[in-house]
Amino acid sequence: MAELEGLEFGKSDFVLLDEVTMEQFMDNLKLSRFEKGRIYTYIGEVVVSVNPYREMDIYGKDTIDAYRGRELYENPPHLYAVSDAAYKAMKRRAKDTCIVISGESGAGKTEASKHIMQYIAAITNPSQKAEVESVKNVLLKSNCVLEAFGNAKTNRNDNSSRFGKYMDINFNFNGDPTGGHINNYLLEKSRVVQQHEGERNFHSFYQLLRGGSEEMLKSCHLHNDPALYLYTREGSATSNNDRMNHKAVMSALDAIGFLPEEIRSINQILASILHLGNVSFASDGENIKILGLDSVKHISELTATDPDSVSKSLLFRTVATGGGEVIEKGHTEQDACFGRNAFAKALYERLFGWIVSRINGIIEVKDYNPVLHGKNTVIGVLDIYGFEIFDSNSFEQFCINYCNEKLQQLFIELILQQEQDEYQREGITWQHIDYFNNQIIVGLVEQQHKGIISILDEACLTVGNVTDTVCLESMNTKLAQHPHYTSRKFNPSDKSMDFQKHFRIRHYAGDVTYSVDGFLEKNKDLLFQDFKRLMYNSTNPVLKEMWPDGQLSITEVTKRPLTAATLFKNSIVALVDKLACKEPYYVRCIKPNEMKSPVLFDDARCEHQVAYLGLLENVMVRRAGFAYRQLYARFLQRYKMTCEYTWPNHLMSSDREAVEAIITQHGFHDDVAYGHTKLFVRTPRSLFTLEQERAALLPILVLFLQKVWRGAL
Ligand code: AOV
Ligand code: MG
Repeated sequence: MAELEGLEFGKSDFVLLDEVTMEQFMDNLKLSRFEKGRIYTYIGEVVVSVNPYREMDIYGKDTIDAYRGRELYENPPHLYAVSDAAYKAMKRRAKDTCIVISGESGAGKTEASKHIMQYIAAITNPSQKAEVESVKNVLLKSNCVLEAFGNAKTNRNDNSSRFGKYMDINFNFNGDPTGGHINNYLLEKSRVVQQHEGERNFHSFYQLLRGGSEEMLKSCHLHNDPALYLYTREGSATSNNDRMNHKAVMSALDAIGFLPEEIRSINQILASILHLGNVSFASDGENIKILGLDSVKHISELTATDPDSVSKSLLFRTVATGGGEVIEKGHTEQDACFGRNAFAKALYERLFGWIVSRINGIIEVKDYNPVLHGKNTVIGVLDIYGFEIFDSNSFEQFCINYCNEKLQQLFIELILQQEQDEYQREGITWQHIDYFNNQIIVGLVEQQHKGIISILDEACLTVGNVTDTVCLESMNTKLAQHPHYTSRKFNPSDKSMDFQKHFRIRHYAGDVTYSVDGFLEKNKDLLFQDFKRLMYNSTNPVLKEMWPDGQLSITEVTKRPLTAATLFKNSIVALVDKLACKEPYYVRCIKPNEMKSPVLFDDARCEHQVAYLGLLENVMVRRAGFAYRQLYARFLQRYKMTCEYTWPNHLMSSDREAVEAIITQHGFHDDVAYGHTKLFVRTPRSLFTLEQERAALLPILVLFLQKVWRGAL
């Protein structure tokens, strides 16, 4: 409780606020917590975290030791306490648990996920078994690799996750990690070929160019200046410790178990993509030709393919005519540029997917026999891209924000559900609290036939020239009545926007205006079969393995593959199902300011986040029934010194009766309910009084015990 840190640090649990108002919540968050270096605060078992934007001395070994095996309320709020709670639930009750980290871009989710994993790694395998150490090592090292390939500098975060990550850690009956599995979600691959002003491509490219040895760069025909390559030109002036990180990533790959030839292939693929970006085309009116044949030569060498085949797949595509005839069709300059970029994006996406599946192959649980080894339990850690609003928002933001809507919905449902379940289990009457259910926005995006994804898919599957604007028209008509959708007519006086191309969604976290430009192309995600075949025919086995669909001939290719948005929706629905059947623990991250400043607390921005994350509702729900609940034995242990009938030991027939004696002596009878196994306390005030009394008694008790030990009494 608050006393553990001293009253000057305010309420360590928002549930203890005198009144649940935004003003009190914000005062506590800002003045008593954040400004005094307390970045974590609870709402019950939920951790609210404010990004400190500075190194904090709260993640050392001593802190880990202080939290190991302790209950949530025994220490000041910390990620380690929820990690321990999730771990204990998993170990003691054989429950699968998950820790869901949410918050907007730059709020601190990825950093939190790393602290959680480090904690779990630190408290497990006390007997230092080699095979368990090796699993832990791979799990921890995988972060560094995935960040290099899946993160990038955006205008909101210098190390922004551009993919979603859900990692399951498997445990044996001893509670030691035996393996794991990473699910990755929709990598923002458009970044490979284009970045907003001031942003960068994925870190991996700059790391290779700035950190690669002279010999390696030479063998890849690369120079060390990112400005020389079209795909890395933007942001080439910024360094994110690229040189140092390159070393760390290469050694992490090696430690995880990637073979030297695999690491070489990874670098060769990165180099091929950079060379691909420098290929351009010129048209003489009839035919087009390649400018930058050196780049083509390098690509063919690095991908172990034939140079003529590389040129051909850049200039032509194979098509099947209606009559079943297979012909080669020359590209227009525009088609060729489109094909080149699609190829570069796909190369990177498949490389990323391959790295993840290779890690999974190494850490998957092998030879697990439930009869011999007991139940295999899991802790899942979810770190996904946070809600984003940029000046210009496209298909990627649409997907990312939809995903955040789904997670918000899960939060609301699970947090309420959990309360209801608990009251029911314990035989306590439950009072319902109203809350905003964002299901309506989720429906707007994903509803069958009527939702935005369905309308997009319909447009993508329609034969003929359906443009983004035509698709937008269809959305505007079909969604005109939806309270969370606004067509381009939303603000005709604002001349800064091209209203022909925009729509707006009123998300739970704020209004976002999307430009429909490129939506259809990104949703179709077309890659000419010629590139797939080219890669499948590579004599480099690593590359060939990434392109199994390259063996299909053009007549065998599915004509109506699932679209990018539908694939994403399906994967997020599966993720939510996976999370929903585990016992969830939540970390809600708040970004204190837009300047990445350690001292600025932007009141309006923070209040907005508190509002949309539903944190006040969370506190109210938690307090509506009972703010605090504790097992009888634990409650007794903590407060028995405050009652003459229970100190030092009670003579009653059960712990429950002893707890009743404490409550009666303090006159709190009207403020509590007795469940089957737990005491439920309605208002925090009673608990506060007990805590204060306990804190006052502790020094006297310590003196007393010291005297007893010295034999003075
Ligand atoms: P995100 O994961 O929530 O954004 P990060 O975890 O990448 O945000 O945090 C952004 C930056 O804030 C980090 O690079 C650190 O500089 C700083 N930071 C965050 N948490 C801490 C902490 N506990 N201690 C010190 N510094 C911290 V995104 O992936 O963009 O949604 O998509
Ligand atoms: Mg992140």
